[in-house]
Amino acid sequence: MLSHIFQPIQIATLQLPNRVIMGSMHVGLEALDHGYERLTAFYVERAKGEAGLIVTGGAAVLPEGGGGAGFTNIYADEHIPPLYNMTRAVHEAGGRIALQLFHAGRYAYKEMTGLDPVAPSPLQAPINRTAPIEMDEELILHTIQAFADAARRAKEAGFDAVEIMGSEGYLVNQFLSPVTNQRSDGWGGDLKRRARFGLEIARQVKKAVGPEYPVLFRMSGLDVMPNSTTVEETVQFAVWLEELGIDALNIGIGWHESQVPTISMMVPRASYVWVAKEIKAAVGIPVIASNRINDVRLANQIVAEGHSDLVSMARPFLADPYIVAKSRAGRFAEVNTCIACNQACLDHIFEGKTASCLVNPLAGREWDISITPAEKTKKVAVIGAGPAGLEAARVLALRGHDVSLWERNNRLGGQLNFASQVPGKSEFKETLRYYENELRRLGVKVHLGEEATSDKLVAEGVSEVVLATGVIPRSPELPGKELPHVVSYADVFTGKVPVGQQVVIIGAGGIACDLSHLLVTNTTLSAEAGQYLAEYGIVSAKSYGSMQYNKRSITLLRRGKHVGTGLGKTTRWAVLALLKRHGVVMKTEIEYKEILPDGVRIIEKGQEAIIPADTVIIAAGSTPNRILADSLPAEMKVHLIGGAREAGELDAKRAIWEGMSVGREV
Ligand code: FMN
Repeated sequence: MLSHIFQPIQIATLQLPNRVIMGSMHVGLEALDHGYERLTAFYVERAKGEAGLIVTGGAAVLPEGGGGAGFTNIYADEHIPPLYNMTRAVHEAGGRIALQLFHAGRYAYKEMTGLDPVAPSPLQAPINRTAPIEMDEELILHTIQAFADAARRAKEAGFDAVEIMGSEGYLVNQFLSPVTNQRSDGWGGDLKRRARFGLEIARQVKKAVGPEYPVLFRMSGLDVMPNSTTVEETVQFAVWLEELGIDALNIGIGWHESQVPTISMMVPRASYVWVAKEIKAAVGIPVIASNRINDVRLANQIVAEGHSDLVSMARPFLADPYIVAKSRAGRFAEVNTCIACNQACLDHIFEGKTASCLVNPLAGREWDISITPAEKTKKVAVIGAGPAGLEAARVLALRGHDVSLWERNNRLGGQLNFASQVPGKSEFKETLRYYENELRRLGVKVHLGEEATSDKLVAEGVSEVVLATGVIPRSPELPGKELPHVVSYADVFTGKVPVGQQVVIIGAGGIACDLSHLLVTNTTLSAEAGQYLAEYGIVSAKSYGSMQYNKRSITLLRRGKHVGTGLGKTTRWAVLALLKRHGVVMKTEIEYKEILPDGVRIIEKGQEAIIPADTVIIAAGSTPNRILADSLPAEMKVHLIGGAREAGELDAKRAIWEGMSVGREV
């Protein structure tokens, strides 16, 4: 069935057993003690999972272009030995691994490197506090040589290939784009001169490693930056790279500072594979498509339809190191699918933490954590089938315990069912599918639509209870809160209450933002790639028809300063921009007075105002639901996890992590 993606392919002399590449991800493990052992364990797991080729996270070719000591470095010979151990371990596990040669240019943080960033022109990146120093000719030549030297070291360290990082708005891309390269010497100006830096690197790297050794080039297929490199220029650049002997082109999409989301959950799957197709049409070497490809069946289709020769999946290998192996065996339902939430991977990296994965907390922890059979198997009841309870039940069952899962609603998932209805968040359904399948496969006894009581648990002989009963929405102390048009966010998500045309939401955190997105959109649309691209003006709206938005007026109210707290750094800006574009009004630093039959009375900037409303939705936090805790017999050991333990700052990342932790502990 997956005949295209599992057809072997050759990149220079390197034979790959399939066409799925694990895309480059800097996961930050180098910063920890035993960093390289951790990193090695991380890659070995993915090699065992049958990734066709693993590309490492970026390795700095010069100190000023990297991320300090907590980054993979390849700018000195002393960096070779730990990398040699890594490649040997990956090879022993049956895998292949390429080192990514990286220079961040104006994206390098002085806070991390201790050095001033450098760039073709002294133009500060909006995502960096430090302006770069303009590179002089000597530094340009030195940097080109540094890429070549780094490639030679990578080969010595046993890597099967190197990938030159030339996309995502990093240094090589900065030279190519007129947005960041405003030089008028031999390294800037017309396309030829802007391309010269990248092409020289390609030439010198090839020279350093020899013609047989595979060199991939990650080039930007689409910068998604106003006034940047054109399509024609991009295609020309690809042709020149091929002429220089580059062996494969990995097509990157977007810069870190782009104002269009390119990898978050709201980006429909495979939205950008057409970019790879445009380049593939102009070259003969293998082309790799990337971004939001999270299912091997989809990858197969992309290759089958001729968009690209290979497919890069990065985050899907965090969510499930075994995605390829499981798919090859036809075990699709067992795949823990990447939902592109970024909450534990990219958001962590931007917060200076190590990357992991919301749906797979083992990611990045392969060296120190594993799930092993229980020493003594027990009868364990898990109460509540939200993400915390689902993960606890899964891990407990995996370890051999006799597990029952009790959920008083008629479906598994708890608040995951809320999230999955929000436009652009339907990937959460994959998480539900994964758990449903795993619990069935592992023989968990699921009691749906059934209230767990102390008597029932005693009758079943349960010895330990995991309480994952979640939260109860908080009702603020406000006059008028008993009025009939005042409802809780949970009742809106479950469709228990009708919602009018003039909505005020009390609270403006992540849930309130999700809710407004749901309410401002006419349908719980299956986010179509075309609609999405039209929305951002990337393709014409006419060719796809535009998204239907509701006429509903929505106002978010908050006492505090910020809207969307709780949303991750890499998605918050996009969500807020989208809501604003569709007329959602956000009022912060207000004081509540009372809820009236036709509105909400507030004080805003010292002035009293009434915000008209026919529906007032309360989304102002929640409290732990520990309903069963007090009635259980003393000899039954109780573990509290997720919202039942602590309602504040609850999200699926914490819930699943706590589910896994308790699952390993019992
Ligand atoms: N891309 C690179 O080229 N070099 C990197 O060092 C790199 N680091 C990343 C770190 C994290 C935690 C993540 C999530 C992505 C990183 N990327 C990096 C981008 C990915 O290679 C990929 O382009 C992006 O995640 C979209 O693909 P996906 O939807 O398959 O995850």
